[in-house]
Amino acid sequence: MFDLDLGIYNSRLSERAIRHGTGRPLSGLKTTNRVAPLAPFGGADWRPRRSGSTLPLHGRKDRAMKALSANALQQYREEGYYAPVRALSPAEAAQIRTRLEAHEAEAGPLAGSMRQKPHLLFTWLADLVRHPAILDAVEDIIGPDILCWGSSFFIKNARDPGYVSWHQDSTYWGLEPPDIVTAWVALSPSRAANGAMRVIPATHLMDQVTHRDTFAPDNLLSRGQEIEVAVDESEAAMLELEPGEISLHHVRLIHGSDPNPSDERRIGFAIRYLPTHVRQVAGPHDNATLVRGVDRYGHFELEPRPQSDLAAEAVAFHASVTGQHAKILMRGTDREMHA
Ligand SMILES: O=C(O)CCC(=O)C(=O)O
Repeated sequence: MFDLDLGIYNSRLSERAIRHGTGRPLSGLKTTNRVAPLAPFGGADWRPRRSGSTLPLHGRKDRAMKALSANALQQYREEGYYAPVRALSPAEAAQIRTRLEAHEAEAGPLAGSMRQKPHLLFTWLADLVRHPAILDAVEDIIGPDILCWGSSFFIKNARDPGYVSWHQDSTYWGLEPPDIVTAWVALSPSRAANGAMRVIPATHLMDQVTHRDTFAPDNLLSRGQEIEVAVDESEAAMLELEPGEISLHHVRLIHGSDPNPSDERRIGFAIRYLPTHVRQVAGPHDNATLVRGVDRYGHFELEPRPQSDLAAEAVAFHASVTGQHAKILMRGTDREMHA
């Protein structure tokens, strides 16, 4: 881990958790205690460091914390994640799940681009990305001026082969600096038994790691991307959540999840939050929703809230924004994002 006071990186992680080679799904990875020599990855000059974050190392001392304890914030800074945080009541989570499942019953599963940024389409998700308890926790990490850049459902039905390979979110997002936090909202129980998310603590302290695209059909990621290093699963932390709880993870943290062999559906809604100083460097234009505070930078075109569910103008706007996003996320491939 990076010693926040001394600026020293302890190579525990690099020696034990990360090795060359890869595998998927996660349970298909060889879990081994063998320690392979650490070869360079992510470029010959790879070295663990603090990933270019511009956020204060010790948390924000300028104002009182709103949701997280000092220990929680310290864990986030040191390990790259924190969970669980109770953000919604079980009843609020159940209400959102009911809305989702009512839509699915009427229109079928959310498909294609509708899985991306659906907070621009549905009022109940527009409310969710602005939920004060989620924003309070996010504010403790990134400060009071907050953009929502993205949101996506990660749904694994009962006995679903879908999985998420080990990856860093930052790989194709084109956002700098990497001061981005995801609030992953559990709308169902999310447990080891139904494919809860797992993270490799403190990997957010690394630079960007090289990934390769697999486009594997059961991989829930847009490019089926996976890191070109193998992960010692004995280092992984399982983020089990009850409905209405959230986990928080840093954009560089290595994470993934296994398929769901159980009879219980797992529904997660991942919301990507940025402080307003973050900018898009992989494309000329990008959009985001200002969900709290003031945007003093103007790096993103701000998005309107949908007036009603699937309002015609919201559908058209969403199509243009997700089309733009797809260009950024799929750059360098000949694939469509929402085939
Ligand atoms: O839902 C999962 O299992 C993984 C989610 C994920 O990769 C993310 O939120 O960045």
